[in-house]
Amino acid sequence: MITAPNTDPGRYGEEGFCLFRDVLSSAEIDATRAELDNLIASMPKRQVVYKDGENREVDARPEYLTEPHPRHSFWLELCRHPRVLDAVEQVLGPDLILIMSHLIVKRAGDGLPVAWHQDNTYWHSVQGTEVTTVWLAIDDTDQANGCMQVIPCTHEGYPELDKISTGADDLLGLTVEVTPEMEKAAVCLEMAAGSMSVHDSFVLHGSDSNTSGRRRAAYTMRYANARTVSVKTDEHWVPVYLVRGEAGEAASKYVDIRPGRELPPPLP
Ligand SMILES: O=C(O)CCC(=O)C(=O)O
Repeated sequence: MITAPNTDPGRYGEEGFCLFRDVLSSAEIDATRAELDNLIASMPKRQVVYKDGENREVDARPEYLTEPHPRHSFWLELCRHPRVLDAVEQVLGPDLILIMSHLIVKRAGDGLPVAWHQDNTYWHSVQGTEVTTVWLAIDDTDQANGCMQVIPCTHEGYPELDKISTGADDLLGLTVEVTPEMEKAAVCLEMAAGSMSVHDSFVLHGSDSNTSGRRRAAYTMRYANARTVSVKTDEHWVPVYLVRGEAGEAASKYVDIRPGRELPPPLP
């Protein structure tokens, strides 16, 4: 049985995720898709990616388009889109920093699966629990093309689960122990392009491979509560941006791109 995903931001704290439908207009999502197509067309043949717990050089795949936002104003602008931030504010509060982003594109017919994992155990420079990922659908997504799946409430108590090798060809090469009962409780986040989900950095989530004839593209934008989460910016691999509200004493470590501020020049 497919359980309907939570769409009530008031239940985010308990469930660990929430779906927001129709956040971007069709014109905005068409422009996003065109920008993504350009980026994919200019991809190198080989790429260094973090996989199986280390940096490895692999054949480039569009699942690994990490951190486009410091290098392309389009993606940075999207990360401060007011309707995206309104949704994030509903779950994290009004003071927000942008800490990372990642385009995860599963090509038609051979999109990599993403094994069950928590995000926080990959981000040692980020300390705190009020961290969330926006998963914006650039293409329509459903079970057939490998939509995201979440196991509700698994962030409870903020456990840090041990990672084990999958020994398989998947995005991360690592997973965590998940019982059949837990797996049975998973919720599929099927949604149309322009909709988005948010998920807690401790909640278990993943996705199947894409064996359908349709691409599945998503843009993940990662945010934290600027007041309760601290980022060791000297160990973090991209600049951290203040996108809304105030960051208190930590503000000087962040690039201020709140509304009305000019974006910094793209990094090379
Ligand atoms: O796009 C997917 O299927 C997985 C996304 C994911 O693991 C994440 O956003 O943290």
